[in-house]
Amino acid sequence: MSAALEQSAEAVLSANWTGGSTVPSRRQYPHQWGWDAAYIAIGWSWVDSARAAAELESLLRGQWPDGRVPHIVFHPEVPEDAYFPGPAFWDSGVDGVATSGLTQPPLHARAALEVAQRGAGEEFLRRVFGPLCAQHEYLAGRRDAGGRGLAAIVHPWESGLDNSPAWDEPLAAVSLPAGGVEPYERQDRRHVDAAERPSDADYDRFVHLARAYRDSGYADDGRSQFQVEDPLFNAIWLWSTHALVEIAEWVGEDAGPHREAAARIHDGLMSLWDGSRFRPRDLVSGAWLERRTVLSLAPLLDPGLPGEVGVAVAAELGSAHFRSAAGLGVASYDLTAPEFEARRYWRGPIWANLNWLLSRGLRAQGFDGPAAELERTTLDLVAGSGMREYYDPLTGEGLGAHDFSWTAAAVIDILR
Ligand code: 9WN
Repeated sequence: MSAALEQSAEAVLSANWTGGSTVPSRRQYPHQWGWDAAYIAIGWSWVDSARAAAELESLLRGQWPDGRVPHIVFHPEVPEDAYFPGPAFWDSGVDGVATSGLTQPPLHARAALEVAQRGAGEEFLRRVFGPLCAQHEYLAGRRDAGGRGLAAIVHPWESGLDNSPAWDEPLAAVSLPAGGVEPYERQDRRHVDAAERPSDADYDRFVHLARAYRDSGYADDGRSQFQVEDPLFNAIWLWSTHALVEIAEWVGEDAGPHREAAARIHDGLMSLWDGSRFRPRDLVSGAWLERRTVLSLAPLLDPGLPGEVGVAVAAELGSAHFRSAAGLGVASYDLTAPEFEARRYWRGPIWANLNWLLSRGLRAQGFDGPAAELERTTLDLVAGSGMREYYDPLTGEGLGAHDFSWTAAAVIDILR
Protein backbone atom coordinates (compact mmCIF):
# COMPACT_ATOMS: atom_id res chain seq x y z
CA MET A 1 0.00 0.00 0.00
CA SER A 2 2.64 2.50 0.99
CA ALA A 3 4.69 2.35 -2.24
CA ALA A 4 1.56 2.95 -4.34
CA LEU A 5 0.39 5.73 -2.02
CA GLU A 6 3.75 7.45 -2.17
CA GLN A 7 3.76 7.19 -5.95
CA SER A 8 0.35 8.81 -6.22
CA ALA A 9 1.38 11.55 -3.78
CA GLU A 10 4.44 12.31 -5.91
CA ALA A 11 2.27 12.29 -9.02
CA VAL A 12 -0.02 14.91 -7.43
CA LEU A 13 2.90 17.20 -6.61
CA SER A 14 4.32 16.76 -10.13
CA ALA A 15 0.95 17.47 -11.74
CA ASN A 16 0.61 20.64 -9.67
CA TRP A 17 4.17 21.84 -10.36
CA THR A 18 4.03 24.80 -12.72
CA GLY A 19 7.74 25.12 -13.54
CA GLY A 20 8.83 27.28 -10.59
CA SER A 21 6.33 26.49 -7.83
CA THR A 22 3.33 24.30 -7.02
CA VAL A 23 -0.36 25.22 -7.01
CA PRO A 24 -2.47 23.86 -4.12
CA SER A 25 -4.83 22.39 -6.73
CA ARG A 26 -5.06 23.08 -10.47
CA ARG A 27 -8.58 24.42 -10.77
CA GLN A 28 -9.60 25.67 -7.32
CA TYR A 29 -6.37 27.51 -6.38
CA PRO A 30 -4.36 28.29 -9.54
CA HIS A 31 -1.68 30.47 -7.87
CA GLN A 32 0.95 29.99 -5.14
CA TRP A 33 -0.28 30.15 -1.52
CA GLY A 34 1.72 31.17 1.56
CA TRP A 35 1.53 28.35 4.05
CA ASP A 36 0.77 25.75 1.38
CA ALA A 37 4.22 26.50 -0.05
CA ALA A 38 5.83 25.48 3.26
CA TYR A 39 4.02 22.13 3.49
CA ILE A 40 4.64 21.51 -0.20
CA ALA A 41 8.37 22.29 0.14
CA ILE A 42 8.60 19.70 2.94
CA GLY A 43 6.91 17.18 0.63
CA TRP A 44 9.25 18.01 -2.26
CA SER A 45 12.30 17.85 0.05
CA TRP A 46 12.08 14.03 0.01
CA VAL A 47 11.70 13.82 -3.75
CA ASP A 48 13.56 16.71 -5.39
CA SER A 49 15.50 19.14 -3.23
CA ALA A 50 15.90 21.65 -6.08
CA ARG A 51 12.13 21.94 -6.44
CA ALA A 52 11.75 22.15 -2.66
CA ALA A 53 14.14 25.10 -2.54
CA ALA A 54 12.53 26.71 -5.59
CA GLU A 55 9.09 26.44 -3.94
CA LEU A 56 10.16 28.59 -1.00
CA GLU A 57 12.25 30.98 -3.06
CA SER A 58 9.37 31.50 -5.46
CA LEU A 59 7.13 32.57 -2.59
CA LEU A 60 9.85 34.85 -1.22
CA ARG A 61 9.99 36.65 -4.58
CA GLY A 62 6.70 38.13 -3.45
CA GLN A 63 8.01 39.32 -0.08
CA TRP A 64 7.30 42.98 0.56
CA PRO A 65 9.92 45.57 1.56
CA ASP A 66 8.32 45.62 5.04
CA GLY A 67 9.11 41.90 5.39
CA ARG A 68 5.61 40.46 5.06
CA VAL A 69 5.35 37.25 3.11
CA PRO A 70 2.07 37.43 1.18
CA HIS A 71 -0.62 34.80 1.41
CA ILE A 72 -0.84 34.55 -2.39
CA VAL A 73 1.76 35.07 -5.11
CA PHE A 74 -0.17 35.33 -8.37
CA HIS A 75 0.81 33.65 -11.62
CA PRO A 76 0.69 36.33 -14.34
CA GLU A 77 -0.57 33.98 -17.06
CA VAL A 78 -3.70 32.94 -15.10
CA PRO A 79 -6.81 35.01 -16.00
CA GLU A 80 -8.06 37.47 -13.36
CA ASP A 81 -11.39 35.68 -12.99
CA ALA A 82 -9.87 32.24 -12.33
CA TYR A 83 -9.75 33.05 -8.61
CA PHE A 84 -11.45 35.65 -6.48
CA PRO A 85 -10.03 37.89 -5.07
CA GLY A 86 -7.41 38.11 -7.83
CA PRO A 87 -4.47 40.48 -8.37
CA ALA A 88 -6.64 43.46 -9.43
CA PHE A 89 -8.53 43.29 -6.12
CA TRP A 90 -5.40 43.36 -3.98
CA ASP A 91 -3.65 45.95 -6.14
CA SER A 92 -0.30 45.12 -4.54
CA GLY A 93 3.01 43.44 -5.07
CA VAL A 94 6.70 44.08 -5.57
CA ASP A 95 9.01 44.29 -8.59
CA GLY A 96 6.32 43.16 -10.97
CA VAL A 97 5.24 40.22 -8.80
CA ALA A 98 1.51 40.55 -8.02
CA THR A 99 0.57 39.41 -4.52
CA SER A 100 -2.18 39.65 -1.95
CA GLY A 101 -1.60 41.98 1.01
CA LEU A 102 -2.38 39.47 3.76
CA THR A 103 -0.05 36.92 5.27
CA GLN A 104 -0.54 33.34 6.56
CA PRO A 105 0.93 31.10 9.30
CA PRO A 106 4.74 31.51 9.03
CA LEU A 107 5.75 27.89 8.59
CA HIS A 108 8.52 28.85 6.18
CA ALA A 109 11.64 28.87 8.38
CA ARG A 110 10.70 25.40 9.62
CA ALA A 111 10.27 24.24 6.02
CA ALA A 112 13.55 25.89 4.97
CA LEU A 113 15.46 24.03 7.68
CA GLU A 114 14.03 20.68 6.59
CA VAL A 115 14.62 21.43 2.91
CA ALA A 116 18.26 22.26 3.72
CA GLN A 117 18.69 19.11 5.82
CA ARG A 118 17.45 16.93 2.96
CA GLY A 119 19.83 18.20 0.33
CA ALA A 120 19.46 21.90 -0.47
CA GLY A 121 22.21 22.63 2.08
CA GLU A 122 23.95 25.69 3.41
CA GLU A 123 24.05 27.71 0.23
CA PHE A 124 20.24 27.66 0.05
CA LEU A 125 20.01 28.61 3.73
CA ARG A 126 22.33 31.57 3.17
CA ARG A 127 19.99 32.84 0.46
CA VAL A 128 16.82 32.57 2.53
CA PHE A 129 18.11 33.44 6.02
CA GLY A 130 17.80 37.24 5.55
CA PRO A 131 14.29 37.11 4.06
CA LEU A 132 13.10 34.73 6.80
CA CYS A 133 14.50 37.04 9.50
CA ALA A 134 12.70 39.95 7.82
CA GLN A 135 9.45 37.95 7.82
CA HIS A 136 9.77 37.33 11.56
CA GLU A 137 10.73 40.96 12.24
CA TYR A 138 7.62 42.10 10.38
CA LEU A 139 5.43 39.96 12.63
CA ALA A 140 7.17 41.11 15.81
CA GLY A 141 7.39 44.76 14.79
CA ARG A 142 4.14 45.39 12.94
CA ARG A 143 1.69 42.79 14.21
CA ASP A 144 2.08 42.81 17.99
CA ALA A 145 -1.09 44.84 18.45
CA GLY A 146 -1.71 43.26 21.87
CA GLY A 147 1.78 44.03 23.19
CA ARG A 148 2.29 40.46 24.47
CA GLY A 149 4.93 39.32 22.00
CA LEU A 150 2.32 37.59 19.83
CA ALA A 151 1.46 38.35 16.20
CA ALA A 152 -2.16 39.39 15.66
CA ILE A 153 -3.96 38.35 12.50
CA VAL A 154 -6.09 41.01 10.84
CA HIS A 155 -8.23 38.76 8.63
CA PRO A 156 -9.63 35.21 8.95
CA TRP A 157 -7.79 34.26 5.72
CA GLU A 158 -4.55 34.93 7.62
CA SER A 159 -5.35 32.11 10.04
CA GLY A 160 -5.52 29.62 7.17
CA LEU A 161 -8.76 28.35 8.79
CA ASP A 162 -10.97 30.91 7.10
CA ASN A 163 -14.48 30.09 8.30
CA SER A 164 -13.55 28.34 11.55
CA PRO A 165 -16.30 28.75 14.17
CA ALA A 166 -13.54 30.36 16.25
CA TRP A 167 -14.10 33.49 14.15
CA ASP A 168 -17.92 33.57 14.29
CA GLU A 169 -17.98 35.94 17.24
CA PRO A 170 -15.42 38.49 16.04
CA LEU A 171 -16.91 38.36 12.52
CA ALA A 172 -20.41 39.00 13.87
CA ALA A 173 -19.07 42.20 15.44
CA VAL A 174 -17.73 43.53 12.11
CA SER A 175 -19.95 46.37 10.91
CA LEU A 176 -20.67 46.26 7.20
CA PRO A 177 -21.30 49.36 5.05
CA ALA A 178 -24.83 50.76 5.51
CA GLY A 179 -25.74 50.13 1.86
CA GLY A 180 -24.37 46.57 1.97
CA VAL A 181 -21.09 45.15 0.70
CA GLU A 182 -20.19 46.32 -2.81
CA PRO A 183 -20.99 43.48 -5.23
CA TYR A 184 -18.34 40.87 -6.01
CA GLU A 185 -18.37 37.50 -7.68
CA ARG A 186 -17.35 34.36 -5.84
CA GLN A 187 -15.42 31.92 -8.02
CA ASP A 188 -14.81 29.30 -5.32
CA ARG A 189 -18.02 27.31 -5.96
CA ARG A 190 -17.40 26.58 -9.61
CA HIS A 191 -15.41 23.42 -8.90
CA VAL A 192 -16.50 22.57 -5.33
CA ASP A 193 -20.03 21.99 -3.95
CA ALA A 194 -21.38 25.13 -2.24
CA ALA A 195 -22.24 23.03 0.84
CA GLU A 196 -18.51 22.39 1.33
CA ARG A 197 -17.51 26.07 1.10
CA PRO A 198 -17.95 29.09 3.43
CA SER A 199 -21.35 30.80 3.52
CA ASP A 200 -22.18 34.05 1.68
CA ALA A 201 -22.49 35.85 5.03
CA ASP A 202 -18.89 34.87 5.85
CA TYR A 203 -17.68 35.90 2.38
CA ASP A 204 -19.29 39.34 2.74
CA ARG A 205 -17.19 39.89 5.85
CA PHE A 206 -14.04 38.42 4.30
CA VAL A 207 -14.35 40.74 1.32
CA HIS A 208 -15.25 43.80 3.37
CA LEU A 209 -12.31 43.29 5.76
CA ALA A 210 -9.88 42.71 2.89
CA ARG A 211 -11.05 45.87 1.09
CA ALA A 212 -10.77 47.93 4.25
CA TYR A 213 -7.23 46.67 4.88
CA ARG A 214 -6.29 47.37 1.25
CA ASP A 215 -7.81 50.85 1.40
CA SER A 216 -5.76 51.62 4.53
CA GLY A 217 -2.66 50.90 2.44
CA TYR A 218 -2.15 47.64 4.39
CA ALA A 219 -1.23 49.94 7.24
CA ASP A 220 -1.16 47.66 10.31
CA ASP A 221 -2.27 50.69 12.26
CA GLY A 222 -4.38 48.78 14.79
CA ARG A 223 -7.64 49.89 13.18
CA SER A 224 -8.76 46.62 11.63
CA GLN A 225 -12.20 45.50 12.81
CA PHE A 226 -10.78 41.99 13.11
CA GLN A 227 -7.68 41.53 15.26
CA VAL A 228 -7.06 38.24 16.97
CA GLU A 229 -4.18 36.45 18.70
CA ASP A 230 -4.51 32.96 17.26
CA PRO A 231 -2.80 30.02 19.03
CA LEU A 232 -2.17 28.15 15.76
CA PHE A 233 -0.59 31.07 13.90
CA ASN A 234 1.61 31.84 16.90
CA ALA A 235 2.54 28.22 17.67
CA ILE A 236 3.72 27.88 14.07
CA TRP A 237 5.63 31.15 14.38
CA LEU A 238 7.31 29.83 17.52
CA TRP A 239 8.16 26.51 15.84
CA SER A 240 9.71 28.45 12.95
CA THR A 241 11.59 30.70 15.35
CA HIS A 242 13.25 27.63 16.88
CA ALA A 243 14.13 26.61 13.31
CA LEU A 244 15.67 30.07 12.76
CA VAL A 245 17.92 29.44 15.79
CA GLU A 246 19.18 26.27 14.10
CA ILE A 247 19.52 28.00 10.73
CA ALA A 248 21.50 30.88 12.27
CA GLU A 249 23.88 28.41 13.92
CA TRP A 250 24.25 26.50 10.66
CA VAL A 251 25.17 29.56 8.60
CA GLY A 252 27.33 31.11 11.34
CA GLU A 253 25.03 34.01 12.23
CA ASP A 254 24.07 35.19 15.72
CA ALA A 255 21.33 32.89 17.04
CA GLY A 256 20.87 34.97 20.22
CA PRO A 257 18.10 37.27 18.94
CA HIS A 258 16.12 34.25 17.70
CA ARG A 259 16.46 32.49 21.05
CA GLU A 260 15.16 35.65 22.74
CA ALA A 261 12.31 35.87 20.23
CA ALA A 262 11.36 32.24 20.96
CA ALA A 263 11.23 32.96 24.70
CA ARG A 264 9.02 35.99 24.05
CA ILE A 265 6.59 34.14 21.79
CA HIS A 266 6.43 31.24 24.26
CA ASP A 267 5.46 33.64 27.06
CA GLY A 268 2.85 35.24 24.79
CA LEU A 269 1.44 31.84 23.86
CA MET A 270 1.12 30.91 27.53
CA SER A 271 -1.01 34.04 27.99
CA LEU A 272 -3.60 32.25 25.79
CA TRP A 273 -3.77 29.29 28.23
CA ASP A 274 -6.88 29.60 30.39
CA GLY A 275 -5.95 26.79 32.78
CA SER A 276 -7.62 24.08 30.72
CA ARG A 277 -7.13 25.04 27.06
CA PHE A 278 -5.50 27.53 24.69
CA ARG A 279 -7.95 30.09 23.39
CA PRO A 280 -7.67 32.80 20.73
CA ARG A 281 -7.85 36.32 22.16
CA ASP A 282 -10.04 38.89 20.42
CA LEU A 283 -8.08 42.14 20.63
CA VAL A 284 -11.09 44.21 19.60
CA SER A 285 -13.31 43.08 22.49
CA GLY A 286 -10.41 42.08 24.76
CA ALA A 287 -12.11 38.71 25.43
CA TRP A 288 -10.97 35.13 24.97
CA LEU A 289 -12.94 33.33 22.27
CA GLU A 290 -15.13 30.47 23.46
CA ARG A 291 -15.41 28.02 20.59
CA ARG A 292 -13.50 24.76 20.90
CA THR A 293 -11.49 24.41 17.68
CA VAL A 294 -8.42 22.63 16.42
CA LEU A 295 -6.55 25.97 16.66
CA SER A 296 -6.19 25.32 20.39
CA LEU A 297 -4.24 22.10 19.86
CA ALA A 298 -1.39 23.64 17.86
CA PRO A 299 0.68 24.79 20.88
CA LEU A 300 1.80 21.14 21.10
CA LEU A 301 4.46 22.38 18.67
CA ASP A 302 6.07 24.42 21.49
CA PRO A 303 9.02 22.39 22.82
CA GLY A 304 8.94 24.48 26.01
CA LEU A 305 5.34 23.66 26.92
CA PRO A 306 5.02 22.80 30.66
CA GLY A 307 4.56 19.02 31.01
CA GLU A 308 1.08 19.17 32.51
CA VAL A 309 -0.10 21.56 29.78
CA GLY A 310 1.18 19.19 27.07
CA VAL A 311 -0.67 16.32 28.73
CA ALA A 312 -3.92 18.33 28.87
CA VAL A 313 -3.72 19.42 25.21
CA ALA A 314 -2.91 15.90 24.04
CA ALA A 315 -5.89 14.60 26.05
CA GLU A 316 -8.13 17.22 24.43
CA LEU A 317 -6.86 16.13 20.99
CA GLY A 318 -7.74 12.52 21.75
CA SER A 319 -11.14 13.34 23.26
CA ALA A 320 -14.62 12.93 21.75
CA HIS A 321 -14.53 16.64 20.88
CA PHE A 322 -12.02 15.98 18.10
CA ARG A 323 -11.89 12.23 17.41
CA SER A 324 -15.08 10.56 16.17
CA ALA A 325 -16.06 6.98 16.95
CA ALA A 326 -15.09 6.18 13.34
CA GLY A 327 -11.46 6.45 14.49
CA LEU A 328 -10.50 8.94 11.76
CA GLY A 329 -8.19 11.99 12.10
CA VAL A 330 -8.61 15.17 14.14
CA ALA A 331 -11.74 17.19 13.34
CA SER A 332 -11.27 20.91 12.75
CA TYR A 333 -14.16 21.70 15.08
CA ASP A 334 -15.75 20.23 18.20
CA LEU A 335 -17.79 17.22 17.04
CA THR A 336 -20.25 17.73 19.90
CA ALA A 337 -20.95 21.45 19.30
CA PRO A 338 -24.22 22.68 17.75
CA GLU A 339 -22.39 24.55 14.95
CA PHE A 340 -20.42 21.43 13.89
CA GLU A 341 -20.83 20.73 10.15
CA ALA A 342 -19.25 17.53 8.86
CA ARG A 343 -18.77 18.77 5.28
CA ARG A 344 -18.24 22.51 5.49
CA TYR A 345 -14.59 23.44 5.14
CA TRP A 346 -13.05 24.47 8.50
CA ARG A 347 -16.26 23.90 10.48
CA GLY A 348 -15.72 20.20 11.11
CA PRO A 349 -13.82 18.33 8.38
CA ILE A 350 -10.46 16.65 8.91
CA TRP A 351 -7.48 18.21 7.14
CA ALA A 352 -4.32 16.20 6.37
CA ASN A 353 -2.00 19.19 6.87
CA LEU A 354 -3.35 19.68 10.40
CA ASN A 355 -3.10 15.98 11.22
CA TRP A 356 0.53 16.16 10.10
CA LEU A 357 1.20 19.31 12.12
CA LEU A 358 -0.40 17.83 15.22
CA SER A 359 1.51 14.58 14.88
CA ARG A 360 4.71 16.65 14.84
CA GLY A 361 3.38 18.44 17.93
CA LEU A 362 2.62 15.17 19.73
CA ARG A 363 6.16 14.01 18.99
CA ALA A 364 7.56 17.31 20.32
CA GLN A 365 5.83 16.49 23.64
CA GLY A 366 7.15 12.91 23.63
CA PHE A 367 3.81 11.29 22.73
CA ASP A 368 5.19 9.09 19.98
CA GLY A 369 2.46 6.43 20.24
CA PRO A 370 -0.47 8.82 19.64
CA ALA A 371 1.57 10.59 16.92
CA ALA A 372 2.15 7.32 15.05
CA GLU A 373 -1.55 6.45 15.40
CA LEU A 374 -2.57 9.82 13.94
CA GLU A 375 -0.14 9.38 11.06
CA ARG A 376 -1.54 5.91 10.36
CA THR A 377 -5.14 7.12 10.31
CA THR A 378 -4.11 9.96 7.97
CA LEU A 379 -2.60 7.47 5.53
CA ASP A 380 -5.69 5.24 5.77
CA LEU A 381 -7.96 8.18 5.09
CA VAL A 382 -6.01 9.22 2.00
CA ALA A 383 -5.66 5.63 0.77
CA GLY A 384 -9.42 5.18 1.08
CA SER A 385 -10.69 8.54 -0.19
CA GLY A 386 -7.93 10.02 -2.36
CA MET A 387 -5.69 13.08 -2.08
CA ARG A 388 -8.55 15.43 -1.26
CA GLU A 389 -8.54 18.90 0.29
CA TYR A 390 -10.47 17.70 3.41
CA TYR A 391 -12.54 14.80 4.73
CA ASP A 392 -15.83 14.17 6.53
CA PRO A 393 -14.79 13.27 10.12
CA LEU A 394 -17.76 10.92 10.58
CA THR A 395 -17.50 8.91 7.36
CA GLY A 396 -14.06 9.64 5.93
CA GLU A 397 -15.58 10.78 2.60
CA GLY A 398 -13.25 13.04 0.59
CA LEU A 399 -14.38 16.67 0.15
CA GLY A 400 -13.34 19.93 -1.50
CA ALA A 401 -10.73 20.04 -4.26
CA HIS A 402 -9.13 16.91 -5.74
CA ASP A 403 -5.40 16.16 -6.13
CA PHE A 404 -4.50 18.47 -3.28
CA SER A 405 -0.82 19.35 -2.85
CA TRP A 406 -0.47 19.65 0.93
CA THR A 407 -2.31 16.35 1.42
CA ALA A 408 0.22 14.75 -0.94
CA ALA A 409 3.10 16.46 0.89
CA ALA A 410 1.88 15.20 4.28
CA VAL A 411 1.61 11.66 2.91
CA ILE A 412 5.17 11.75 1.58
CA ASP A 413 6.61 13.12 4.82
CA ILE A 414 4.76 10.55 6.94
CA LEU A 415 5.85 7.66 4.73
CA ARG A 416 9.56 8.66 4.78
C1 9WN B 1 -8.20 31.81 0.83
C2 9WN B 1 -4.99 27.32 -0.46
C3 9WN B 1 -5.76 28.02 0.64
C4 9WN B 1 -5.26 27.61 2.05
C5 9WN B 1 -6.20 28.08 3.15
C6 9WN B 1 -7.61 27.62 2.83
C7 9WN B 1 -8.04 28.12 1.44
C8 9WN B 1 -8.39 30.35 0.38
C9 9WN B 1 -9.77 30.16 -0.21
O1 9WN B 1 -7.14 27.68 0.46
O2 9WN B 1 -8.15 29.54 1.52
O3 9WN B 1 -6.86 32.01 1.19
O4 9WN B 1 -9.99 30.66 -1.32
O5 9WN B 1 -10.64 29.54 0.41
O6 9WN B 1 -8.51 28.03 3.80
O7 9WN B 1 -5.77 27.58 4.39
O8 9WN B 1 -3.99 28.16 2.27
O9 9WN B 1 -4.95 25.94 -0.23
